[in-house]
Amino acid sequence: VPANSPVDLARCEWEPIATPGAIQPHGALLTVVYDNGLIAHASANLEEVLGSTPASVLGQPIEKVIGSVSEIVQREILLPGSQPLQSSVQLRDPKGIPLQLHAFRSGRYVCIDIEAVHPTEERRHVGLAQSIIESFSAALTQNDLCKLAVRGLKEVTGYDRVMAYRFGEGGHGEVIAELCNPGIESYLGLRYPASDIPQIARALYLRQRVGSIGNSSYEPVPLFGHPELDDGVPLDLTHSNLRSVSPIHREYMRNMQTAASLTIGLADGERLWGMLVCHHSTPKVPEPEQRSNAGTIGQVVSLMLSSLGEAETARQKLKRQATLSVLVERLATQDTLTEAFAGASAELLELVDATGALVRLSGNVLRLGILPPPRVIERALAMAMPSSDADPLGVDDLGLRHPDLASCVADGSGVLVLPLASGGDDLIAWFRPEQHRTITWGGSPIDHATWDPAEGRMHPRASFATWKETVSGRSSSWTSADVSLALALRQEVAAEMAMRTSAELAKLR
Ligand code: BLA
Repeated sequence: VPANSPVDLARCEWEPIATPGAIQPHGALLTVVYDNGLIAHASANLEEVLGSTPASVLGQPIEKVIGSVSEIVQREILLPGSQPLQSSVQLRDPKGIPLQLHAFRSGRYVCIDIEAVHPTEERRHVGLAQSIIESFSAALTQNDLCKLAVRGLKEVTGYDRVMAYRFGEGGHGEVIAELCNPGIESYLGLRYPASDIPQIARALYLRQRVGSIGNSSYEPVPLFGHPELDDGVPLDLTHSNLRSVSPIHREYMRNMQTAASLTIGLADGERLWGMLVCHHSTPKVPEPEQRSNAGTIGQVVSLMLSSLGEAETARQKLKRQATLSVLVERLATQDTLTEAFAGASAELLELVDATGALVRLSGNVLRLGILPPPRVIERALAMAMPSSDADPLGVDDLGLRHPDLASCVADGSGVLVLPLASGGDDLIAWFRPEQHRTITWGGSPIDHATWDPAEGRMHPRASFATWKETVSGRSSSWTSADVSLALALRQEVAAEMAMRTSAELAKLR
């Protein structure tokens, strides 16, 4: 099997990430049967955290094990719902360090994460999330918002590197904002292939927005089940702060020289838009308060993403509509349509963000702006359907489709052809230049994983050395906004032609 066959990457989707059967070692986990309050599972490290062995607590009523807190836990148990419940109670570990409980429902169980809380020197978190969220009102674009979120998150969590990671078409991701401590390598502007974060992980980050990995070299702590109370169905730990993460991803982090991460999923509606990812070069477990502040920041960013996205689109639309109005006015006031287009060449190009256009109207040909050589134009026009009501045809890769043209598409790698309503021959063809783009990947997108037949498992890529990909023969892509403006223009041209024809007829009468 070739190292990077699709079969290999499909395996990533089979990682049992929600049901790993183990937790990370920086806390302990108990589960209680919802119906009777008896303990069904305990993590192998329970004694270190709580002072009692798993064998001594399995099958016991929960209140016998965590004593006076039972009322609070009971209340949480009796308040079913998918929302994780948080409680802060005075429970201490054998060394006297206060413990924090976090209870959530999973199938027929209530699970309880038990974590030590190391009190911070000052209570500087109070009001911090609030002031960070207030700073977001200055954001005009999604990118601005991500920069502010990264700044806020850096302040709240103190990780070495804090990034905003945005997903693009096809699922690859790009680091669009970042703050690093001195001496930490920057990933700003780098791209990573879609397979670095499989669909199952994306789906999980939509359900549980905050996740952390305290130490990428940890040994997973298994869960022990009570012989009768544990029904054998793999326990879903999606909402646990302690969930053990995939060994493939732990290896990935070690290869990246990252010891700890804190990740917040960013959603635009029902879609995972990106992630805020914090890295630390030494092991680090976020305090519950930091985690909850990070979660709040993520929630506000998620809520603002869609409205900012809509506002950006609306602003662009408004600008283009204004351009269309100027064009329409010219069409109505000039003697001939050809003269009108000739006099409004800037607007005609601006309408769809093109650098050149060819207008063919009743036998007249107008050349506006910068155009590619005639043989490129001929080939581009030959692709369009000679029908007056055909949809506009947008192509952004003339140099790739026609390798013999590759050397002469600098001024026209993209073409948008709009057949006009007056007949097969009339049309407007807009051109866009070749965009030589260099994409920098954070490691080769080709060697991103290997399959180890001996061990029967996947390994993530070992190298994150940047890898440059040069894209040529292409222009920027035509968007649906470009196409709808072209269609709007066609309507205006048709209306204008109809008016002119009836005026001519009236003169003849
Ligand atoms: C999870 N991969 C993740 C996560 C991130 C990345 C952010 C979420 C968990 C976390 O925050 O650590 C990827 N991290 C990145 C990227 C950057 C970064 C791109 O910092 C860039 C700066 N990973 C692979 C391959 C597989 C794979 C080939 O490279 C599959 C075989 C799997 N990644 C994988 C899995 C998870 C994951 C299974 C989920 C881990 C878990 O939650 O259990």
